Amino acid sequence: MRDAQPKTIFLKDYQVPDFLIEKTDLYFSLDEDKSVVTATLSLRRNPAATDQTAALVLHGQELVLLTVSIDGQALSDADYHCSSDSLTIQKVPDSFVLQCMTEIKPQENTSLEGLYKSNTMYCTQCEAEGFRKITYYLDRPDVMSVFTTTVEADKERYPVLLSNGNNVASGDKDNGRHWVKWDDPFKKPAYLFALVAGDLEYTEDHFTTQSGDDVTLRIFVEPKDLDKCAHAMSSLINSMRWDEDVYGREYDLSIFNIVAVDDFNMGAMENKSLNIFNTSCVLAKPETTTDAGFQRVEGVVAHEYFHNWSGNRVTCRDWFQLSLKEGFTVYRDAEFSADMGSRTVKRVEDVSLLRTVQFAEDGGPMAHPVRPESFMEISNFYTVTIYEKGAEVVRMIANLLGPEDFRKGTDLYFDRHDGQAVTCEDFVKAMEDAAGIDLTQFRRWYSQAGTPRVAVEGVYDAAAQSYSLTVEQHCPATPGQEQKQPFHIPMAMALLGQDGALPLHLDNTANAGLEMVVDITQARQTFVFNQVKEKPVPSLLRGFSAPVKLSFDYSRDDLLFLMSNDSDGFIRWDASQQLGVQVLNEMIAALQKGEEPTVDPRLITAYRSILQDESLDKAMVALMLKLPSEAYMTEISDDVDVHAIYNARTLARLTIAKQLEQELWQALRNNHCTEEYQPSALQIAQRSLKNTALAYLMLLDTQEALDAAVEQFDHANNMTDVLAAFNVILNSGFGMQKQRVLKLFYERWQHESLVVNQWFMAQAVCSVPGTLEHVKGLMSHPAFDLKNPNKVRALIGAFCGQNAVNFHQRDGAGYRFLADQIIALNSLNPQVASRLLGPLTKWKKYSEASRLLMKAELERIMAEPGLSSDVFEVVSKSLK
Ligand code: 0A1
Ligand code: ZN
Repeated sequence: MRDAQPKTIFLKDYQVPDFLIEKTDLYFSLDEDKSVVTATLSLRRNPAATDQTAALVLHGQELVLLTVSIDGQALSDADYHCSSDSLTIQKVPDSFVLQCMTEIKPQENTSLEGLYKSNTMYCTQCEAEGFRKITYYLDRPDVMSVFTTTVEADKERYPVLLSNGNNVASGDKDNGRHWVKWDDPFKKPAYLFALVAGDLEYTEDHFTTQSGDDVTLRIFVEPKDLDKCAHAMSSLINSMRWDEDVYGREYDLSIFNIVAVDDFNMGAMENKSLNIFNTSCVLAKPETTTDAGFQRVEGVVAHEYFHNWSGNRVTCRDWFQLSLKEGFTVYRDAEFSADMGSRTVKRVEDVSLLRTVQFAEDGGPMAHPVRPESFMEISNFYTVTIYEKGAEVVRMIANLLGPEDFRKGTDLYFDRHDGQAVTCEDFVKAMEDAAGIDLTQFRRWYSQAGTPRVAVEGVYDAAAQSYSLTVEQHCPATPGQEQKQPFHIPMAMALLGQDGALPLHLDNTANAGLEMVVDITQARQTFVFNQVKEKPVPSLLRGFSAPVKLSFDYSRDDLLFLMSNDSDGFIRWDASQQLGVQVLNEMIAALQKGEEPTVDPRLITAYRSILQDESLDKAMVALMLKLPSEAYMTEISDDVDVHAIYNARTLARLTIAKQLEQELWQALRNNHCTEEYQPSALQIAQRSLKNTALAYLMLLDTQEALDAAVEQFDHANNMTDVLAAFNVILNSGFGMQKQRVLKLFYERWQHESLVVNQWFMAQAVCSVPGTLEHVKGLMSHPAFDLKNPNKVRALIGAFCGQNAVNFHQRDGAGYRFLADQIIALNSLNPQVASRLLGPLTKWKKYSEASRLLMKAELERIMAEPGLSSDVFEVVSKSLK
């Protein structure tokens, strides 16, 4: 909770720390009513600091200082000053040992930052600024220290005591307590510190590094979850091998631990050798976990493991550089997942997320560059821009350099900066130095916010056999950035003729092959291709080679052509989306004029041929059969009419189902998997196609479809199929079956918290009227808990973020509901409260009636006393 309006912190004000911490020794005495932390810090003045007489100012929040001494001499009250967020000692020697004893109450910490309790276990979350809730410290990433940590607790309740590094000593005390001492030889910032104490069990495996060193791998869970660790363990081993093969990065300690906790604000955390995971990102077994869940576990395990190099060995100088570790690591985990499964499907999924959530962020009140220039609360900057757009920026660099030079660049970066806290600029510089290229203009991707618009026009001159592409780029203003300079946009492209891609002769140059990357660097630019024997259909932004909104005036026939002929899977999918957008927009316009909307028969024909195309990956078939999502339709419109989007989409889906009923039945029947469940690309593809077909067929309200869904719900051996059937029954008009499956599902899975979350979520996203009241009722369900972020996300987050027709119900009750929850969560868990605000912050995009109601709720939140800095920042920026 803040006393005054939170301060804005600026990148331009960065200064090196006045002091460095050479050694950190921590002693934790954990107790039920209070815990005591004794921190012994070896400090010295930073020779690089400008003021060599500066006072020592340590960060600290919600701490009770018991004693403080310097070089063994206790300080008196007059020697220091404690405020709500700092401890200041005016006079200190140039080099000294500071010892602070502080008292904290982890059992009362609902913010889930610092040391807190999740169920019966103690755990920590220190990124970004949680360590200051544990002890007074220089809690900034450019202060790196070696740590030794001793944890002492009751032996019966907390038999497992963990921290970073190696277990170097342990012992029993005579009062039923025991202790374990850990030593982490690698220097690290405080945000990578971790501690766990609990009654946990583990599964163990081993990995031998390329250099021949043995690494013990352990996953610690509550005993009931021991049967759900195998997938995370194999994902970890695959990640370790992949990082050696692809980046030449080996693991550097003899132990790597993962701990699963129920109460966690994010997905997981890369603490050195002691990763802490949200249970939702580590536990998996076929009966309880969907295919998407399995893939998420694989991706998050890889992400956290890859941070050992991109984040831990080389870390960030300050939090403005967050994307240095996050963008790079997301790029690394995306490539890993692409290698483990289907590359095109992974790309399509990532681009969908970017185009809906990130583009929306980039066009809204919280828009910020990949390297932000200011913030009030750093927790608000763990965003899709830092992560996903940051990854796209790294992807562009990798593509510009090519695989060999990019590897040289990453080798140089890791080599040059090992053990340092550095900047995005250092990353780009390493790439330039390794590849000998100039990325001056490219750097604007780090400093300018907003999604560039790229408008392309193509003109074919039959007589000259030339084809010219004229490209114009423009980036809309974002908060604090009115004018933008042109970006360097690498556009991968091809020109398709009737019989395949045409050879590319840009500006009469020699044949550059069938695909090339053109560098768009100016506001307006023309690229002329010669020896073009026929009028081509251009294939633009292949593989989504840059995070831009590209427009080209494709006819529907062009789109149909790209859908069935392009060799680039991403373009085929994208063409299907563009066709879907055109069809839906036409229907929306008709609905708004009070006319009868119709579905362009060419869409149906296209879907029919996709369903019949044996050459296509089944997962791609499923993806291409999905109309653009409501979220995407919302993102690309300016004056959003939620109900028209929903109605048009629903009608289009129904029409597709009616007209392709036979083909959909075939897809359903032909893709029934009889082998043992595997989260393999092949099986996932089959289930995805089968369940897409089932969802269409259920729209027909036939007994035959209901029977298929019920059969699947009752007999499937895996959660993907059970949940797919559950979802379609919930959204149908079959009241009796609905009640039956709701009850059965809960009874069967009530002891599996993560499955109960799925049960909450399925109900929250249900499009039938009355869902808001139902969701409100579920908040008093015994399994719901406002203190558990996963529950909040499953019920409140899913309702407000993924159920547009119900959240935007016309009387504004959805908005009031969300504002009430944010107000309640503001004092319990500011990070979760702030993240929930998302749907309200987009208020300016909606048609007038909704807009005013949404704004009024933001104003109501703003008027609350005691707003956290997290919520204050987002609400105040949204109201500007
Ligand atoms: N560094 C983690 C994400 C993370 C960030 C903040 C957290 O608490 C506020 C927790 C986790 C990652 O990228 O996985
Ligand atoms: Zn990360």
